Amino acid sequence: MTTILQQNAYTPQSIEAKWQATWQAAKLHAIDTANPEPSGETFYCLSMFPYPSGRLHMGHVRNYTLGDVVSRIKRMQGYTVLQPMGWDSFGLPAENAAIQRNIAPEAWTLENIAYMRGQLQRLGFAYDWSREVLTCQDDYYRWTQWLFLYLYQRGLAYKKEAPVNWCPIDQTVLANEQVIDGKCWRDGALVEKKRLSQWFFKTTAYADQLLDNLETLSGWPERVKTMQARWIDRSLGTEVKFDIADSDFAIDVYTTRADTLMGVTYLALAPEHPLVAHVTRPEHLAAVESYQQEAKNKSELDRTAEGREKTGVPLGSYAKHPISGKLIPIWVADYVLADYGTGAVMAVAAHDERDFEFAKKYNLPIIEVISAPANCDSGDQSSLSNDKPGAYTDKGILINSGDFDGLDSDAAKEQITQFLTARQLGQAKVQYRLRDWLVSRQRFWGAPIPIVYCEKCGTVAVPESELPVKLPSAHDVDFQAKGKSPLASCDAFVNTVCPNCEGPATRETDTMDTFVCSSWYYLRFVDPHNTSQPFDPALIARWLPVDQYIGGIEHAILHLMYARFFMMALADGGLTGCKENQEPFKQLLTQGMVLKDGAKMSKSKGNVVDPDEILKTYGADTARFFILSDSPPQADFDWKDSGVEGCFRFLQRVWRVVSDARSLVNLSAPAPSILDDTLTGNQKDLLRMTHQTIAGISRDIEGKTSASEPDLNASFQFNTVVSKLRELVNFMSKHAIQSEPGSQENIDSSCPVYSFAVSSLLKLLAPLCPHISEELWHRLGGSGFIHEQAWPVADPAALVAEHATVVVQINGKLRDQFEVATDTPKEALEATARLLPKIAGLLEKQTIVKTIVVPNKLVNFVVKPI
Ligand code: ANZ
Ligand code: ZN
Repeated sequence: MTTILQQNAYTPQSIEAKWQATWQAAKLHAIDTANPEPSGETFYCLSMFPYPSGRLHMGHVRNYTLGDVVSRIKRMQGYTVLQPMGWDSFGLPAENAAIQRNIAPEAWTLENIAYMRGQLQRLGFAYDWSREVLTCQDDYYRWTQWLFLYLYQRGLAYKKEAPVNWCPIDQTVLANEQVIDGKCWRDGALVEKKRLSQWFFKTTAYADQLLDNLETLSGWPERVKTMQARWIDRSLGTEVKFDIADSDFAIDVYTTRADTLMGVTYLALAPEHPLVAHVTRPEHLAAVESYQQEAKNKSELDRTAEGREKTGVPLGSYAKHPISGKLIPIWVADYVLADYGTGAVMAVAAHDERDFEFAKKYNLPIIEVISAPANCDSGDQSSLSNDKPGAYTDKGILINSGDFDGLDSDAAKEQITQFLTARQLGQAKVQYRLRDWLVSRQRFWGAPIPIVYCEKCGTVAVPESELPVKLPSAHDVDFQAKGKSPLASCDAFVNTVCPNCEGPATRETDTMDTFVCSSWYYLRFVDPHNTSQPFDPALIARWLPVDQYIGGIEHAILHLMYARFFMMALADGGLTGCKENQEPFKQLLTQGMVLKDGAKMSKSKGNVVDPDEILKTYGADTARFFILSDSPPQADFDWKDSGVEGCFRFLQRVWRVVSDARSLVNLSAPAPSILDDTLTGNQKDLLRMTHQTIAGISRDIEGKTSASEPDLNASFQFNTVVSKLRELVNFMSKHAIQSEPGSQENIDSSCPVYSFAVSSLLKLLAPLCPHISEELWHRLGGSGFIHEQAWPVADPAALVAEHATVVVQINGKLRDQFEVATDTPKEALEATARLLPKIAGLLEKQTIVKTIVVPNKLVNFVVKPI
């Protein structure tokens, strides 16, 4: 007996590799997007593709397990499922490896991909590997360049000056990641800002659409939508023109509080404002210029941080108030940002915190123009009172504002804006915090920008027929060329002929931000081998939007915004099949972090659990099962080594429970019916338990209670799926025995009910733990692959409990209870309750005023003494 058991022990190492190879050979996960199964609907399940850093971490394992489980379930539910994988493989670390260890970026990247691809394969993910894309290869970046030109031709890509981080020692541009505490990562030199002409994508052209469409994304977490809305941050305000005294210049300011116009006591310009040079009085010039110099090296965050002391210097000149004509001083202050609004503010010290602090510090006047409404109960907190200094920033009633006195803020905003508009001193204006996307990078390992500069023709787009503009070999490039970006050090790359006039020309030497590559990869997966266009719009029409997108919350803003921008811009050109197809991701799941004993897993903390170790010791199925088990996907997951052990033991148990019954189970037997009167009570209990597990698991996954709309926060609850599977296996192992004579107590493992329980268990477990399920399925003689089986469906009749416990109350107080068949009629329940000895005794000498009966639940007698 023991030898047989040992022979049949659960050894994931041997079965997992075997099935991975078998599935691969059978092309089980490959699909033809041009011809999906005619019978089924399509389902596109996408997990954010990784950066090939070298090894997978547990966050990847979690992300990709979630995607794989969803994909496998959908397939079992009859959909044609597209689940691809690829590599976001341009980027800085490859270039750093080149600088530090003299490895070519491409070699480093491909090596990492080879290793990580192996890891993904060992985890058993059902990817269609024939669709793998590498963004760093020219069959992909050729189309990234094509898309750049598409945007350029539509006026959505343009060049302008913008600051970069500059290391004065290396004489090179640094990426933000290479600036640590304001210093260069290599030599610690203080990083300076330098202005370079760079490429931008006009994301602001879609600001309204990016914002308004959020309302249509009912499958996205509220949190992500809020973050996007805040990032775009549309505000409706007024542009006001202030003429400068003794000069022909005027300063436009942007304000959301036109109602406070009569309280303006100074103007503040951003240090970069172009008018500063023109309106500064000679005697102030030195101070102003040195202030501008200082501001140059501060980050935006630094300048606007709350609580940071506000600074500024006066220009010595004055502006005329557009209504009162009073002269007000003009200052330069770095809390005003150059690229928001007009880069200038009308300061209202009494009603804006920053202006208040500034006015206090430099002794500028403070004029109150808004008073809290009389019966405003929240007003006392923020109102300007004598003993509590600060600005009153709420809306209110206008005072000290001449003709506008007595209006409330909203009415005043409108009337003042109208007043200014009529006199050409202002106009209503919409502003966004969203900025255009700076896509130029002064780096080697990225997609070259397909533009050439010709002395005669100026800026010229590389014609489509000349794409890709290939990266030169890393050997021909100086990664740290002084004063220029790496590509500029390669003459063979730089020097070219103008496509227009065939005269000498030079190439753009900036490459694209890697976010550009990842803004359209989900489209390429649908048509990855197309050599005549980036993708076929007809296929995009069929497969997009992605039905389920899964990834980290760290991409809630930039990546998702850029991907949405691309999709909208492509839709406008008809490239997404139709104009309506403009949102890339229908449903979004953002998974939580993987922690270890409460702290984030990270190299610096030394608490990283290597997926390879888990794979070696326990196998992929345990790793997958465990990573789903502890918490819902949206929440953080706390890794505990003991939890892994527990999951491994559970799979061993599944193995035993199923193997023990091996010779008795018949997977092709028809499912038994709960209405079959030949079943024993115990058999009916197991049948009911099986159906309840099927129903419960389906509900946990879909997030549906009854037939209602799915509740996003209640879907993908794989942790409760795990516990329901555990309960079913417990139940089976407690109640099942070999068919032995004289044991009527338990369920005979040879009965159809047991076969049904086993086959349901394997199908429900298959998406989570595909290898063990497949192995057991085949050992039991199942036909085909388990992933080709239909997802089990619960029989509603079997979900109804056979017995109900009815409680009996007297005047609402619990007095007794009894068991009845479910759906026993009300009259019978009342009669049974009256006859219970305890109740009968209590009802003596009482008059029953009323009886309340709830079927299957309760009988309540309302009584009063006779
Ligand atoms: C006068 C005023 C009075 C303002 C008041 C506020 C309160 P949001 O709502 O975020 O769009 N502002 C305008 N341009 C700026 C810039 N380049 N840098 C820093 N601040 C700037 O913010 C609009 C408000 O931010 C504007 O309304 C302006 O100050 C300031 F009681 O104008 B306000
Ligand atoms: Zn030319």
